[in-house]
Amino acid sequence: MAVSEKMVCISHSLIIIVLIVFISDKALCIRYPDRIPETARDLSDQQHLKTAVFALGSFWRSEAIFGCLPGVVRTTVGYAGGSKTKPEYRNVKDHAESVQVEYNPRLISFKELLDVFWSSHDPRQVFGQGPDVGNQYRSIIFTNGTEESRLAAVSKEKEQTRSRSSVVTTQIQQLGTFYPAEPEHQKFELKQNSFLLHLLGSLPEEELERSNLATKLNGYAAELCPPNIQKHIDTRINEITKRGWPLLKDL
Ligand code: MHO
Repeated sequence: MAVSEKMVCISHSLIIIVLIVFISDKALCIRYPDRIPETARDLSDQQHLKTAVFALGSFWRSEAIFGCLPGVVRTTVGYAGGSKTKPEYRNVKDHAESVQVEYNPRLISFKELLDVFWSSHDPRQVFGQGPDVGNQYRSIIFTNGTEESRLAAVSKEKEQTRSRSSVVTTQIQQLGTFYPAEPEHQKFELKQNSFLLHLLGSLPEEELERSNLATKLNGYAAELCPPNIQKHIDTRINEITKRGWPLLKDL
């Protein structure tokens, strides 16, 4: 074979290889659309995040209430306020079911979280919340330092004034250890909805627990987002299902 023929042959082979790589890459993209690289996207904000912990009844519901507020990045359910080390769902002892809220203070303040706390449960109920009876459902604002304690006390006084004769039972406590609850209790409301789980790309448990989208969708699944947010998510989901695109990438 002449040198020029060899060159043509090599360049044809190269084109074919490039084409194969290109086509197989496209095929893979069609079958397995990429998941949202949430961690990379949120990285710059992570450094500025703050954490707040509240107890206001069943932690399934508490997590859903805070999850879809603008500025809330992540929620985790757990046990706090007691003395038992390593509490479990079936053995919480003196702890209260709680939710840990990670939030961006540039977008939502501790004071605004307190407003949501008060408006989302009945702090006058003794030894339970709604239909749930027991000490683990008591109402607590956990604080981290004097400024938060002050804000919590002021908001409790306001609430007491509104409640007139009935006593606001909410405790204000410096946060000790927050013990995350078992995986089956994390994003509990979302896990009841296989359609929404599917839209997220059936994330593995660890990713689901840290995912900002899952945090929001957990609130949406329980229909506990503020009405405008509930509606916004409805619209986004409708768009996606109409387009036939299988994954929800952001909200
Ligand atoms: N009423 C709820 C309480 C659940 S909870 C996480 C139930 O279905 O048992 O404590």
